[in-house]
Amino acid sequence: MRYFQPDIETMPLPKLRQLQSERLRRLTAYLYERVPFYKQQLDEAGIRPSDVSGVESLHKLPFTRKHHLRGHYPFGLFAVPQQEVVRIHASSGTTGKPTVVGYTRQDIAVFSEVVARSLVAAGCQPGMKLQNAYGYGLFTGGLGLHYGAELLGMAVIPISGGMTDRQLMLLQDFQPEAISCTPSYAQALAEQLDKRGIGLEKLKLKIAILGAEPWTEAVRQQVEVGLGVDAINIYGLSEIIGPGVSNEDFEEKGSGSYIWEDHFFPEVVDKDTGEPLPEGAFGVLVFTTLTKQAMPLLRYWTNDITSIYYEHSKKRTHIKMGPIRGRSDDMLIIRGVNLFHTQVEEIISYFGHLSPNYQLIVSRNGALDELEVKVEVEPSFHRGLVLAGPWAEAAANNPTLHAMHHELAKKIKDNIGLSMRVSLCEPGSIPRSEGGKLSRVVDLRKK
Ligand code: DLL
Repeated sequence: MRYFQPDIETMPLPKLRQLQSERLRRLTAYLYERVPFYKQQLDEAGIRPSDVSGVESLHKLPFTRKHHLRGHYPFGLFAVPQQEVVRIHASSGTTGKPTVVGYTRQDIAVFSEVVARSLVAAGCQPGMKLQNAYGYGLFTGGLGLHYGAELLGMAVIPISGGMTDRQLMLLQDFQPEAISCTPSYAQALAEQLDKRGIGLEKLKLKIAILGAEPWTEAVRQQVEVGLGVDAINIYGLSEIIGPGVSNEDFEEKGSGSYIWEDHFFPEVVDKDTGEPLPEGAFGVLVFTTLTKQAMPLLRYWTNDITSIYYEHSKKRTHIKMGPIRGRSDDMLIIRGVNLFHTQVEEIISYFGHLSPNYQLIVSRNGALDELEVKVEVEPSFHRGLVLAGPWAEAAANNPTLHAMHHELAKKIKDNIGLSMRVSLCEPGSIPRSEGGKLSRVVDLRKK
């Protein structure tokens, strides 16, 4: 068994609970003393730090939400003097000011530690090379993976996102065993290798560490075949620390990602009532940072929808989370039906001749919302088709495509309860990730 920190990763649950409880007690007192926002929040809820006996008291504490971070822009929630802050990151929102986070030297040490743990879980080892194609900058992906990989003893190739020609050159010339990037960019790289006729025997890649956006088993399949790797999930968010809040184990692929519970205490709550939900139920993921110094957060409402559960027979004692279904603020409400784009992606994945490259286009026709799903057919299937003339016309006249079109529209209607316009497209016609997060939904109603 490979671990970065066996004592912590396999700590018996009663001992882990004790550690978490001690840390939570310390954290509550620390925030009450140092951050006026938290003093006010706790006072308003009628809670004194001494009322918090351990993690079983957590549900009494108020949530922290993104608008609280925005309302204290830029540094209003920092709990340490400015001279103790050694790094600042920010995530850009869709509107207005970014969400700002700060780190002390100790926070960076914890950040590196959880990323190193995550990399070992992904199958990485000291001595391997990591092509780090997450963006460097205010985004936590680039520097987060960088420090964690160095701590583990990997050689980091800090290429950042994008510049596909150079990525492909270094993959061949530097022979890294691992790559880290968004799943949509891994798809784009796999496609380019194929397009340029670069055979996998020219690469040494074994592991891809993918995260920062939702992805499905169909994408895993495409990336694993296209890059010749084990594709492993890494999850995180800037507000909590960055990447490395949870990670999949390479020997337990598809069964969820271990949350590093000694640092980040997870809860899943009902998205409407905020009530804690039992293990296995779907709801909003909420984290309390147990060890952060510069900007710790109590019960941070991530907006990410998933479930958490223990798998007692597995390698580690820490709790696992399933894949993120979507963010509750990204949920589309179309003619009264709630929809995450990953639901459409899952249906598409049952069609062997359709690729995981798709886009949802939402528009408004009078008072009515309309939805179109554009999806590319698989390149190999496409090569086998005999089509004459422009694609759209030829596709409409092709009986196989016509039947597939029909079947997809029906499956969507049956499973989701919504009628959507379906457009099958030529390979390469839907925008690809240029190195960062890819938006699968184009909402023309907001324009
Ligand atoms: O995306 C941190 C990160 C970098 C994670 C590199 C993994 C790899 P933010 O920009 O603050 O931070 O965005 C956080 O991205 O709340 C999720 O909605 C989404 N997200 C992150 N990882 C995953 C994942 C980084 N593995 C937001 N699966 C989170 C699904 C993910 N969604």
